[in-house]
Amino acid sequence: MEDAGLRTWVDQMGNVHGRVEGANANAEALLVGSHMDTVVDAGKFDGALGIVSAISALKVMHVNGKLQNLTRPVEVIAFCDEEGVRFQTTFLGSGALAGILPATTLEIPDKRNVTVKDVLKENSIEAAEEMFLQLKYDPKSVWGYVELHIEQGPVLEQVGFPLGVVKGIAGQTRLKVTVRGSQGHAGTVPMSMRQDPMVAAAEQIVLMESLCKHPEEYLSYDGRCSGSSIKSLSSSLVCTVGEISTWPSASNVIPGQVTYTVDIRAIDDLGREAVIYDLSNRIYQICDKRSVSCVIEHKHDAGAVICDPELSSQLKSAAYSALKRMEGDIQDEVPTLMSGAGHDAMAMSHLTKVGMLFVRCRGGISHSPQEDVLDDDVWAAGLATLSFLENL
Ligand code: HGY
Ligand code: MN
Ligand code: MN
Ligand code: MN
Repeated sequence: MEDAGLRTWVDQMGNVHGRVEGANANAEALLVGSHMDTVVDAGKFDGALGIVSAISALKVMHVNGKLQNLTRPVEVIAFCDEEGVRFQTTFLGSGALAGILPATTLEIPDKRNVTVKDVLKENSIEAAEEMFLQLKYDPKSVWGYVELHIEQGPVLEQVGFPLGVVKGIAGQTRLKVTVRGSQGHAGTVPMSMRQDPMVAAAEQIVLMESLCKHPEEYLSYDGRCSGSSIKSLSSSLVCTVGEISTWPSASNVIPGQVTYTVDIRAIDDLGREAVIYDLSNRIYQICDKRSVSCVIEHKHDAGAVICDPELSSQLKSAAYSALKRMEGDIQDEVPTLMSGAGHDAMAMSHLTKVGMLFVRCRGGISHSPQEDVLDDDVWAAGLATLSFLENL
C-alpha cells in the first residue's frame, strides 16, 4: 500500500488500512476494500481481488501524480475475519468499524496467540465493547463504502458479461446444533435401545434439505410471514451443513454427542426467520422422537442489504467506461444482480451507504481451489475501480 502513496496502519482488530487524504482532507471519506481472510481450502480471489484492485488503481493514480485530484479522502481497508471460520462468527473486522458487536460469544478454538488476545481470549464482552467502541468510525466522516468482489455465482458467465452491479445481498443466519444421546458400545446395545445422536442429526439434516427445497410444503402461514413471502422464498433460500463433529468419534462407539453447523440464506428476511423458527421446531421434534436432547445456538445473523442506488449507478458508469476503454463500444447494459454470498458490505451498511461491483468467475465456483477468473475481467475490474475513483 505504501508504494501506492497511502498512509498505512493496522488496527487493534487486525484490519489493515491504507489512506490518502486527496484534495480535501475534511471531506467525508470513501472506504473501499474487502476481506483478506479466506475459508479453509479456498480460492485465490475471494476477498483478495477487491483489495488488490483498489490498491492498484490508487497506485496508477499515484504514479501519474493524480492522487491529489481525489475529491475526498480514500481509505483502502483489508478486513480480517469476514469468513468467520476461526471464531465461529463473521464480519469481525468490518463489524468493529461499523460498531456492531458479534452476535454471540466468540468461540476461540485455540488459545495460541489470538490476534485480538487482549479482548477475545477472555471472551469478555465488556472488554470487546470497549475495543469495538474505540474502533467504530464516525458515520459523519464516511461518504460511502464500495467493494469489488468475484461473483461466486454463475450469472455473469451465463449472460456473458465480465462485470455486474450488485442490487442487494441476501440475509444470512448461522446456527450451531448440538445433539446429545447415550454413548455406548457399538457391539452390545440393541438397535431398539439406542439413543443415537448421529442418526438424529442425519434425519435433521435430510429434513433441512427438503424443507429448503420446498418451503411452501412445510411452512404454514403463521402471521410471521405472508404466503407470498413463503412462495418467493424458494427462489433464493439455501441451507448448508458445512461442519459436523462427533464425540468420541470412534468407529466402535455409539456417539455421545454430535455437533453440526447450519448456514441459511434468503433474500427475504421474514421468510428466513420463518424457516428458522419452523426448522428449529422440527429439530426438537426429531430429538423427542429419538429420546435425545439438543441445543440450537444462534451464532450469527445478518439481515439482507439493499445497495445504494446512487453508488450503484456510479459503479455502473465506471464499469461501462472500463469496458468501452477495453473493447470500444459495448452494446449491452451492465447487468445488475443479487448476491447470495455475504460480504463486508453487509456490516458496513450499518455505518454508511454501500455499493458493490461483481467480477465474473469461472463456472461460478468459489470457496474452492478451483476458483478462477479471466485476466481480461481482472483488467476490466481494475479499470472500473480507477474510473470510479477518477469520477468521485
Ligand atoms: O459466506 C459467505 O457468504 C462469505 O464468503 N463470507
Ligand atoms: Mn467467502
Ligand atoms: Mn468474500
Ligand atoms: Mn472393548
